[in-house]
Amino acid sequence: MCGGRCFAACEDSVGYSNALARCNQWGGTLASISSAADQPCVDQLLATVPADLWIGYVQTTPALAVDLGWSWLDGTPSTAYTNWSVSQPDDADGVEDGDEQCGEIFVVDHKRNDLICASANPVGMACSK
Ligand SMILES: [Ca+2]
Ligand SMILES: [Ca+2]
Repeated sequence: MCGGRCFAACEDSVGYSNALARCNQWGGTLASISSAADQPCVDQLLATVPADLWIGYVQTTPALAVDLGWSWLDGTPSTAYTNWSVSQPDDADGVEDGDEQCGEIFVVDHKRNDLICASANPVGMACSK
């Protein structure tokens, strides 16, 4: 338990939708990191895995600027706590045209990146319930 929620990391190199399905099978969803208080919970997860994890963050309105239109899957507001990695989000090339609409968290700095949803680069997913 952390912050009243149960967190788990699962290692599996699948795309975003499959990662979400794995969390749903566990009875949870992809984890939100919607406040600074949530960050230590995810920091603990990242210490247990070798690389990046999908999180419950999606750009539902890609017509906006690269750093706008993002939502947490659990419905908490996305603007209260921003923790993008340096030069992120960039929608792959700095031009917002829907290239990268799913969120991951980097193991190197524990900060967020926007990524193509079908990417197999994240080694797993951060789930919470
Ligand atoms: Ca782009
Ligand atoms: Ca990116």
